[in-house]
Amino acid sequence: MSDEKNTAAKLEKIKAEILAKYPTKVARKRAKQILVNRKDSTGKVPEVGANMRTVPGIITQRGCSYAGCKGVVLGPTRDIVNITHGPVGCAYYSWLTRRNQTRPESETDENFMTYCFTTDMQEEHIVFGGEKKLKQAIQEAYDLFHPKAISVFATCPVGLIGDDIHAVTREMKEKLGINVFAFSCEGYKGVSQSAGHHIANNGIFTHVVGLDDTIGKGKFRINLLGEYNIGGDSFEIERILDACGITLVSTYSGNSSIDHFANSHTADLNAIMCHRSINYMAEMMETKFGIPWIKVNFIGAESTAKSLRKIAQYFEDEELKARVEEVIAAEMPAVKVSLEKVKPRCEGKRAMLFVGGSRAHHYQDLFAELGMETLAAGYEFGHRDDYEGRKVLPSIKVDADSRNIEELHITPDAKRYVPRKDEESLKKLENEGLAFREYEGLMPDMKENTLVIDDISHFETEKLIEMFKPDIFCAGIKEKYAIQKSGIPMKQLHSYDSGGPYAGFKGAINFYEEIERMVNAKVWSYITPPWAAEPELSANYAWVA
Ligand code: CFM
Repeated sequence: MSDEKNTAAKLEKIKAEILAKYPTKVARKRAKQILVNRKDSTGKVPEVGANMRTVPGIITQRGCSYAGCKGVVLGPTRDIVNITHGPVGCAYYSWLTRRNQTRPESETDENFMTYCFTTDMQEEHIVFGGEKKLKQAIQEAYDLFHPKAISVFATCPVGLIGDDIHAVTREMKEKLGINVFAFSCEGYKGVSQSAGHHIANNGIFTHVVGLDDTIGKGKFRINLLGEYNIGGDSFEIERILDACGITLVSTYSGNSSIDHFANSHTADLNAIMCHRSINYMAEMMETKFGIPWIKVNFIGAESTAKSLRKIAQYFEDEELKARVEEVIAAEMPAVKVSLEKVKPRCEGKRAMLFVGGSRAHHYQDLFAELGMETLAAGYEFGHRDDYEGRKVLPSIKVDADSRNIEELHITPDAKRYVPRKDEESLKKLENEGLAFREYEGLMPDMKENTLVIDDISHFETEKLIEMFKPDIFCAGIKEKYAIQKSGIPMKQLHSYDSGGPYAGFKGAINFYEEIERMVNAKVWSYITPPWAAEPELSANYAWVA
């Protein structure tokens, strides 16, 4: 048996061991979501079970639809008053503090991100309805802040009692004369926060995009989609784009303003970072306004350089291409100096990454730059196209849960649909290697005989750690302390702990140096977790479903 096969067989055995702990029906379901990565002669990867309901009782990493809509997509926009219609807990836990940063253009520009707005529903409103309370909340927010826009987010009870939040926001929009709109993003809609992304995309597209037709300055005007300015990532990307002479019309939605969204349909290219959360917006903008989209990634120095080159290639401008090369040449020496220092101390170390929908893919580039290997990775809520690539889109089965989320039917705008490039130049660019509307996914990019696990459970996380003893594990706050107690350094990739930025060139250096410190810190090996010191009661399922 070759070494390769040996590893594959070993991984299959590990998978079987993990599944053995589950009841038969659960094991059958999880078997589709835990895969040993392999590629056939055409590069095709196996089909993964994704975007499926989590089995009740399993401790998942996932969040809810409201989290994806309010917390992720709309949250980082500084000048919309975002009101959570629901219990105070939902609002409190989606209160963005340091995670998403923002920088108002002047001291007098608003920033509501430091506030937490909620209707604070009580039992009384659940019984008698919460619409009156919502109207009052909108009025109060208006009287206090006079914002440009107010948006309302539904939590679970709102859907259950049937408050018509859209009727309320329509009425208040008329009354106040500002943009007021709502999102039916009840937590239970869909199977994860992914549904909330889609709802957010639909809402912004319907209520905001296209409201301002002013064509701003700049020769090379793009939107950056799916970048949320965690730990200041957007600031670093903005610095780089600026140095290249590329104008950022809007980001969705790191360091953004509602005015940027309103004007974003005037850009000439959409560049997507996080495919999962925002591809709907790019698709709708292309259909309605004629803006093509490409996939980029600013996580990793090499990936940043590659993404800049792609943007320059799209504009087919020699001066821009030269400027991009100059910027890359000016930034890379510092990256190299840092790598020379840290790479020898990181090379060969092994990482595992389990994050929402795109970071588990993007961050593999940074680890690869450090000479580190990714043993296992997966998304909390990615879809099959995020794993296997968009070519599988036509074969994805629509189930009852995904049918629940509205698909807007978009048609070209009668006046404002302007194809940015004709078919011929798109074809030409494609022949030169620039892929439009394409994302190849995580699995084709990962080595064979690595583990790909969708919606990993807490139990599986513990098992992986026990079996592989990786040198670093990346996930979120819910996993952090159990992992550290197991003696493994843990890096949060949702909030970056206290670090960041990690995007772009300077961000890459930050990441290298931080990871080098983490994987070489001896402190973790001195830990004896409570469960190793005291015996634990455990059991197996003795019945067959
Ligand atoms: Fe996209 Fe995100 Fe992510 Fe995501 Fe998220 Fe996030 Fe994430 Mo946490 S939009 S899918 S819903 S890159 S909040 S900024 S870090 S799980 S990997």
